[in-house]
Amino acid sequence: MKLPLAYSAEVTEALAKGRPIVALESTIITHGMPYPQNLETARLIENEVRAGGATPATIAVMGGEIRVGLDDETLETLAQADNVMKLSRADLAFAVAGGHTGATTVAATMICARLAGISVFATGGIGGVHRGAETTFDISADLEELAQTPVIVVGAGAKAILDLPKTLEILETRGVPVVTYRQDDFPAFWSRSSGLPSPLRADSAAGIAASFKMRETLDLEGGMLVANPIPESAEIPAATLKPVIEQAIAEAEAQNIAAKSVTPFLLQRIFELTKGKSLAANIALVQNNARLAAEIAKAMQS
Ligand code: PSU
Ligand code: MN
Repeated sequence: MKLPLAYSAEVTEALAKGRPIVALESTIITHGMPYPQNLETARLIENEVRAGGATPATIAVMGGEIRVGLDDETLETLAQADNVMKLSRADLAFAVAGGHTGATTVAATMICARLAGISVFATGGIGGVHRGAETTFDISADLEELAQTPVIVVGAGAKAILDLPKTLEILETRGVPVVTYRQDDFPAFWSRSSGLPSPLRADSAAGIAASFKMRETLDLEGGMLVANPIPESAEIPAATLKPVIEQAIAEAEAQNIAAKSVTPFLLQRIFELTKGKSLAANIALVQNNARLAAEIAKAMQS
């Protein structure tokens, strides 16, 4: 059976000419940021990838079709839509078979990128082990995906709303290389350092590409997490965020927010409580990740 994939003209040309491509997710547009900053950010990061010499492929499911590369009109539709499905590994086939429209998380974007032959993907931060997971069992499917799908995910570490030590433990158990770019500490999304040492460190895009290729050579399944610290000029110190995150989590618990709604709820509350500062930092770090992902995509070709 033919794969239900539809490529934009730009991505079709890049694939035909063997040019470097960077996949981008769409949940960050529909569930991660408010309108209109979500749309502006989507365009900004696509342009960042282009400026870095690669082709952007934003991925989403539109009317049951997996779109690889979105035109501006579709980006606009997604950015303004309410009630778009949030698609992870568990939901992807259901949405496609049912003709639904949905945004892809890190996990689902990795699956689609692999089907499209794209091996580098830029995002903000991955999902991980939530605080209190020992009772809720809330662990993002992103971690499992990194363990099995061969795509390099460039993110600014994992969001500080998560339990970062447990997130790193699961990644280690599942054999996922966690490589921090040009520093020894694992970054915490809005802050450059989580206070936790990164399992691995790389200082060049070429080094990252080489170690990913070596996993293939050694027949090791799975992807790789490249943790790219937020630029210094844009970071929010961890100490400033700590009480804000604690308040947002307490509110989520009090309101019985669960499952897929947890991450979007927390991001929205942190945005409100920091008076928009978290969003500005979020935009800066995604842009920074798009830039590094373009470098890695180019390095993958040499
Ligand atoms: N990072 C952000 N905003 C987001 C997400 C990450 O700054 O909206 C999304 C990503 O799509 C990630 C998802 O894959 O949250 C994780 O959700 P969950 O914890 O429900 O798996
Ligand atoms: Mn979850």
